[in-house]
Amino acid sequence: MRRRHVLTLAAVSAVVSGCSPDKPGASTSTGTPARTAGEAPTLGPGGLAFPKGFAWGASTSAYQVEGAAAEDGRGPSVWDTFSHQPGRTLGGDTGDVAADHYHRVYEDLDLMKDLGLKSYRFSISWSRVMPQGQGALNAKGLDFYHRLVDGLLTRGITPMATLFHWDTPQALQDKGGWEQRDCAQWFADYAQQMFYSLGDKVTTWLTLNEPKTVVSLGYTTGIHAPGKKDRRAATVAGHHLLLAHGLAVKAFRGTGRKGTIGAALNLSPVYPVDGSAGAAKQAAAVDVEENRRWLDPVLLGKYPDGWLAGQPTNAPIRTAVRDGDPAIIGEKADLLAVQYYNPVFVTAQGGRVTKHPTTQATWLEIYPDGLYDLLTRIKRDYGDIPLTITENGMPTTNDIKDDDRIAFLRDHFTAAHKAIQAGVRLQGFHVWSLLDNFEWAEGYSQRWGLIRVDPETRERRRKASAEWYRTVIAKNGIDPA
Ligand code: GCO
Repeated sequence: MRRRHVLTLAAVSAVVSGCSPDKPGASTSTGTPARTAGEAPTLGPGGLAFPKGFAWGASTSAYQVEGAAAEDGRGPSVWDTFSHQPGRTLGGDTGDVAADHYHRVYEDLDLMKDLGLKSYRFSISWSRVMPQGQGALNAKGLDFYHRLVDGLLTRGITPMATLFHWDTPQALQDKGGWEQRDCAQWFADYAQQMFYSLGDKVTTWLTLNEPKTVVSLGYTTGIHAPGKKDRRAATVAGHHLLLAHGLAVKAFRGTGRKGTIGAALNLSPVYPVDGSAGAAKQAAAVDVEENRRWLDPVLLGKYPDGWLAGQPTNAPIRTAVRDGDPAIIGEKADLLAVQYYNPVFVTAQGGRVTKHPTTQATWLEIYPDGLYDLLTRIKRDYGDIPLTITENGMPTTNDIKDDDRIAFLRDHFTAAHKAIQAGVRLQGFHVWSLLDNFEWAEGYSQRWGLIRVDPETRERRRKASAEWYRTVIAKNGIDPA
């Protein structure tokens, strides 16, 4: 399945020794010798140093790692429904258990600490904290996020919470979900509850993860939940998602909580495949769909010129966008979270071609320069908003010796460094992903983690990339290959 081409230290130590402050005596299943305290490692000649305080991190999302799908009062989300329908996911895989992070949270926190993570980006399962998507909070569900956040803070790791990573509560889907304008307000109300509940501890918030993917895969091709194939509805859902972002930013300001908030957008630099005028024109059109349709409303408070007017005359999006909506969507955010996986090369006929090697995820064309181009373009076109990378990584069939992932990350870190040198305000880099997890329609067939999760036992084991990443973080930079 083609996911995104649809639309248009040498390890000094290793393991986490047994005790965590949260659970005295709890031990991890990852047993290698504990690290001995020593001098901070330094970069060798030719190394690339990152700015002081750079937020090296890793990302996960709730449905992909938590499991405990029906525990402690959690309500179902569209992904529970969808993954249980025959034929929706490879091998019928579901997130019922996932990486069992809900039960192994202390072990995972210790693994993060051992890696030296400065920042951890996770998502809150809306239907775990609000089983109906609205109304009463589920105290037991919320407690899980208190445990997680407290555990991060105890270990000196900054929490970064995403409020929506695709798992719309099923109860709200039953009322129309994102096709309903009300869903934007339901989201803002839930977000406000989270700001009140966790906002004394969480100070970096992300509203939405990849609305573009929800529109393309959830509503256009139907290969993601909720499994719709309806372009007209998809465009409307995309607008309501953006409106939800703006309303949540407003709600955050309303709570008076300190901190920063923004959206997490997956963006792809778009290139004409050759020097022809036709390819340039087609690339500009694809750039609108891939990037500007999301960036312009969020950062400029307007849809790209001609975007709405270019929609079919009877399309419901024309009435779905009401006066004042673009301004709400453009409510000033504090940061932009950038997710970069692949470039897009466009022909004069408007087709897409692949020019570089891909990965097990065939849509993931490896092109690190694209990250540099993307980051510098955002600065050029949208100003100096602080940026953080919240996803970049690759799946590989190499299990523990994932040298291909190391090369991939090294090249992308290098591109990020070059962008910083060029003046981009890049504050952090979160690798996707901390753990092997439920990769949506691909189930558990694609393994994206720095840490291996055994598919049967869920036992954790660091991969070579985790050991390598630990050194990068410790040195705050990368040595030449
Ligand atoms: C996304 C999501 C993640 C994915 C990752 C790998 O970008 O699709 O945010 O949930 O698992 O990107 O495909």
